[in-house]
Amino acid sequence: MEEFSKIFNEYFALLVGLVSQWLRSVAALLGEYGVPEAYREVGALGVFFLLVTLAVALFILLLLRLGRKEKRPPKARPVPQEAVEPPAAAKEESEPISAAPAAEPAVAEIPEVGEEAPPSLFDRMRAGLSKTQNALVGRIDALLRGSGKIDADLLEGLEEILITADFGMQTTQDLIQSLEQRVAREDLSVEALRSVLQDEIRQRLKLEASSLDLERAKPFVIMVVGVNGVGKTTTIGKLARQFSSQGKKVVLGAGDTFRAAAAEQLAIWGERSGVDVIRHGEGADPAAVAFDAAKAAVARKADLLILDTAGRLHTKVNLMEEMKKIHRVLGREIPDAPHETLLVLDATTGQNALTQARLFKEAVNISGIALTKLDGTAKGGMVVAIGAELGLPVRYVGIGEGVEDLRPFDPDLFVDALFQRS
Ligand SMILES: Nc1nc2c(ncn2[C@@H]2O[C@H](COP(=O)(O)OP(=O)(O)OP(=O)(O)O)[C@@H](O)[C@H]2O)c(=O)[nH]1
Ligand SMILES: [Mg+2]
Repeated sequence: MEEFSKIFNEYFALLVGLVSQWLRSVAALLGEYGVPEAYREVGALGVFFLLVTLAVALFILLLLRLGRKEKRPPKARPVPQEAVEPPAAAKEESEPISAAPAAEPAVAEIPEVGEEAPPSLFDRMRAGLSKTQNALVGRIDALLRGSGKIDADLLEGLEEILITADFGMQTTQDLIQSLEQRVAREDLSVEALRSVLQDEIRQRLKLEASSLDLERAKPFVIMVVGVNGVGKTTTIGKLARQFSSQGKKVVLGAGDTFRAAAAEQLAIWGERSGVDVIRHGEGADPAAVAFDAAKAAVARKADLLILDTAGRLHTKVNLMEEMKKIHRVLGREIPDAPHETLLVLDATTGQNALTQARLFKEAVNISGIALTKLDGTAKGGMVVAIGAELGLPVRYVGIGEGVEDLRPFDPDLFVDALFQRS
């Protein structure tokens, strides 16, 4: 102990010596800057305390920072970005029937997934429908809360909300009529009306929903059509990836030869999914691509051939004629092909999508709908309108840009996710 206090005294004396020497140098420096002698020592002490305070403050800050870092949970490991969409290509100006916004095929990031369990299907669907949920169910709930009883005003309010959410005039009137009949028959509470509406929507969707039966033919041929920017190529890429990861042999045909970048975009999707892509150069005859793709699919014993097509040509007539020609060529090469002519519609274009659907229906025999970008719109009522007004089944819905965000359409999941209270 004696030894320790001796060492301590020695170091303390050394420290005091160093500090007083430093103070003297600072005082001398202050003298050189013209500080009067009486103030030099005080000035040097002031500088000393200022520096000590700064050092202590910095030290405390450092400790706080370290403490916070330790508390932070470990970072989630990013999953490799596999489904990156190819870069956008310049699109020509001619726009014959493009009712879709000229959405640039941008790089679609797959949402980063951490080590936590991936979101359930239901949560994914809920997140994808959040805009529609706020606009539709949020408003319906506010209306029901504000009404003590079911009367004409309430039903009128409901009608207006359904139309705004793009259920379409015909479907909305049909729904309201069914509600009126139920109200006339039963003594419904306002809360019960909510679940009746939910059931009525569900019933209508079930009539129109049916999934693809790929076992029907080998190769099963899907021809994908739709105006530019609706999400055809992305949808094909997502389908190719999903089917190939289920062990199916998939071949893709790059039938959009109108834009040079279109085949490239598809090729990138194909590469990422380990799927063959049959492509020709820009400006080539798309029917020739369809022919080669059909031959390749048969020769390679593929389970599935998916053919991309152009979304725009110089004129609407050209586009429709081209669709018919591709349709015919596929049918000649593979019996009954295409087994599915899938029309891709962009939900954000609202009622315009219905106009497009009617146009395509006239040219080729559309057998199903893929409704994309539901995540980007409050007009999710489109799903109901399409089924009811076109008499076409909704096969797939797109609720985001990730591969898993293209889902076979499930009416129960859809209605439950839409109407669930948070
Ligand atoms: N948010 C969202 N974006 C989507 C969805 N489906 C497609 N997209 C985006 O829509 C844009 C256009 O998609 P494409 O697949 O290039 O559309 P396309 O119909 O092939 O267009 P063209 O080749 O010009 O006829 C891309 O940026 C896609 O990422 C979806 O369900 N949700
Ligand atoms: Mg495309």
